[in-house]
Amino acid sequence: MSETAASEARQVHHTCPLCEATCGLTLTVEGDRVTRVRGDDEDVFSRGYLCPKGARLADLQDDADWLEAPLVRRGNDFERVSWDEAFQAVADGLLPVREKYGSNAVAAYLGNPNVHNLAGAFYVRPLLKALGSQNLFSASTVDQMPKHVSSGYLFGRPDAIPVPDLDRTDYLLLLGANPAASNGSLCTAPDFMGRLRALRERGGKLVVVDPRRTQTTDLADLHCFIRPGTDAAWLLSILHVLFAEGLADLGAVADFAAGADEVQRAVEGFSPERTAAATGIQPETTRQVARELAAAKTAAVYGRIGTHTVEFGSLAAWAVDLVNAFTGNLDRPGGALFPRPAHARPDGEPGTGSGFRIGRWRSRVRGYPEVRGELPVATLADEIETPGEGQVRALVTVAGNPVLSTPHSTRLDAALAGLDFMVCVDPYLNETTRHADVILPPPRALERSHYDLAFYGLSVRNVANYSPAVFPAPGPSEADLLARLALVLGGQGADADPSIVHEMMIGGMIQSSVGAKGSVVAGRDPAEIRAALGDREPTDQLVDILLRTGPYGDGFGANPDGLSLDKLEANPHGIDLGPLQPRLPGFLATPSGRIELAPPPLLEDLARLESRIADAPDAGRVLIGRRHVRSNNSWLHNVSALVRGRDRCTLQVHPEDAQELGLADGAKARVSSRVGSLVAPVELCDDLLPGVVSLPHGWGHDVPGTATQVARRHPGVNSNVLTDGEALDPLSGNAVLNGIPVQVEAL
Ligand SMILES: Nc1nc2c(c(=O)[nH]1)N[C@H]1C(S)=C(S)[C@@H](COP(=O)(O)OP(=O)(O)OC[C@H]3O[C@@H](n4cnc5c(=O)[nH]c(N)nc54)[C@H](O)[C@@H]3O)O[C@H]1N2
Ligand SMILES: Nc1nc2c(c(=O)[nH]1)N[C@H]1C(S)=C(S)[C@@H](COP(=O)(O)OP(=O)(O)OC[C@H]3O[C@@H](n4cnc5c(=O)[nH]c(N)nc54)[C@H](O)[C@@H]3O)O[C@H]1N2
Ligand code: SF4
Ligand SMILES: [Mo]
Repeated sequence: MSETAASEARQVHHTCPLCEATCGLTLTVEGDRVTRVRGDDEDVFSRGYLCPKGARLADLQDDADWLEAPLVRRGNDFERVSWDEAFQAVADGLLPVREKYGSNAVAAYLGNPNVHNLAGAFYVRPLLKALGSQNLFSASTVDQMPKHVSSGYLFGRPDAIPVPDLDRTDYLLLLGANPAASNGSLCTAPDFMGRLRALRERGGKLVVVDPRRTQTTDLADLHCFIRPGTDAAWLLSILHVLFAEGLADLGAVADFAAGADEVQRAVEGFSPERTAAATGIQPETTRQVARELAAAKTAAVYGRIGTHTVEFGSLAAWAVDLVNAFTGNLDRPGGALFPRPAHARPDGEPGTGSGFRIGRWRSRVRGYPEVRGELPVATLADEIETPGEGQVRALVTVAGNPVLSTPHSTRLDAALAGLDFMVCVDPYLNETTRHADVILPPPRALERSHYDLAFYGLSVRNVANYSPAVFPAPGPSEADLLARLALVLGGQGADADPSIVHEMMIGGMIQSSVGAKGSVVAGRDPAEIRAALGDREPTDQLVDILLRTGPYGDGFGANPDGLSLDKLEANPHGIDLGPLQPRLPGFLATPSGRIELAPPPLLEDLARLESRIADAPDAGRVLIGRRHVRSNNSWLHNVSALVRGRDRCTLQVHPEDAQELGLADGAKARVSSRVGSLVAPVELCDDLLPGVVSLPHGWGHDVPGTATQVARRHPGVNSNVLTDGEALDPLSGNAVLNGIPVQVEAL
């Protein structure tokens, strides 16, 4: 490094947007490059922690395959075009389809990075409004939709997700999550593993339920191996024991909880003895865990991917909250609580909520109910392939790679190839976007500001942190892209000014703030508030309104010491707003104003589970997934440092199974399911429950027509070739991605 370069180096702080942990990073910037990335020791929440992905955030800045200009299809090739030409191509391609076949002929798929990005958080809504289609799909139905369903029914708010109080609990029961790899999900906790170690160091107990031994189970006092897909049955057995032994106690929520007797009756048939054959967990172990949960000073139950992406996902999500409730741990410190982030809206009046329902419309081909305005992505291929009124003929994707991430992907891949038109807002020419007619690339992660709108609402402490963009964006912001798309779809023309949408968004948010009962700015003059916002990026102005009218906000002058974006900017290591506090009953939005412990749709779904546990346990093999700390679903495989080393996309097989199947370590095996088959290298692994094999998702980068050079050299295989588009959790529409029946044979 030359003297001058060294003297020019500056340090900036930026929240990592890659996963849910919201770690603070300290970046050394020289000129237009980041030369070093470290964990920010002074970050109020992450205190220096970072993972290998965060350490490589700057590599995305240097990734030559990150598109910088829009691409338009010309035959089999793509041509770089100007932004105006690109939007004109969208107008020319998309509008005629909608005109000819109606609004539902244009579908949208929204991928996971939308929740890690302010543009996705705010601007997808106007886009979908302009689209006006009932064919909306997202990564939520290959992920957490069951939790929204249970929260919707229990609390009246699908987004009200109780978070385990990791830092204060005395007993944590963790199911189907591996934070050692994932860094946590629906539970934002930078250095999750450090927090689990701290739990044990203060004398607390950790119990982990997982069909596979992981670095998380290694830390546990007790690891229960469970047969995939059976967590709901096991948790109902825990409840059964709580009731049978007189241990059930709703604690502080008893005064406003309805349906306890129905729950007690519903779990009568789920004794630990009856579920043991299905779950593989011995009745004495189940009883022990139930008694310990009830006896612990405080306890929290937390279930994630392994409990949601299964046949009984909604029942499992519900049962998690029921165990929290009936051990007196719902909404109490040390138990599971609702965060109150800096951007939270005022609670309503209990008893005035409109509640939650599903099925306001149904998918055309298979009749699946709409949930939160969307349909199961597992049925997207059906909707594209099946002719008739309402057939999907065009698709808009924003930050999604469904060809690798969603079930029966060979079929979806072929279906996408047959669309009349497809437009993708995505930085890469990848497995999905290669089917596009137009690709609109957003700026890179460090070229946008960040405030974690999604994950501070799921955080184990209330914190707030804002990071300005590190570098200016060379092209339009992603908010501009989405706004222009919305304008095209709204018939305003390809050259309409995105500030029309920005003004509408900002004006609309101000209006609803001054109009809201209980708002700190109720009745104020919108123009006065507008003037106080200054001229930041539109997404930042929206965050500023939320912060200033939020529970810790400055109320635009009403509470001068309160939060604002300026104040966050002056505190680049974040502001700690304290541990989680009880939020009930104020946060409830059920029509009754109570927690509805026994919602009829969930009770009705129990019959399906009953018949499953009555069946003899399946003798066949089943497939589960796994994550690796250096992957992030499908899209970080183009970063060399994150894919170096030995092939991670292996089929893990227990040595007993391998022996039976004649498989050796390193050999190739054919794995087949009802819908597809693939060949993968075998890795012998005694971490698994025998009968369970494991393959990670997000690989399979060797399809023709992509331009991700690094990923292509480390292709792996696409595990979603095996997952079944017809295997769904019926209430949530969530795909079954764990516990897939498969045959394995030596090749
Ligand atoms: N078998 C199996 N399948 C799974 C899972 C599993 O456990 N097993 N997990 C599921 C889960 S939990 C999820 S969330 C889904 C994810 O499913 P998807 O969201 O469909 O897939 P990702 O791999 O996250 O793809 C993200 C896309 O966003 C693009 N992108 C990255 N950053 C940005 C940005 O800033 N703006 C825009 N516009 N685009 C960006 C990337 O290039 C990529 O194309 O996968 C699911 N699929
Ligand atoms: N490094 C990395 N981090 C990520 C991601 C990534 O791809 N890579 N993806 C991000 C996303 S989008 C999400 S949603 C989160 C997910 O975060 P997690 O929920 O922690 O996901 P996993 O690490 O896949 O852990 C799931 C665990 O469930 C187990 N399991 C499988 N089937 C069952 C079952 O039936 N019952 C039980 N009890 N366990 C089962 C698996 O063996 C595995 O250990 O991670 C996020 N963070
Ligand atoms: S754990 Fe998540 S937020 Fe933290 S550095 Fe890694 S990817 Fe970024
Ligand atoms: Mo996810």
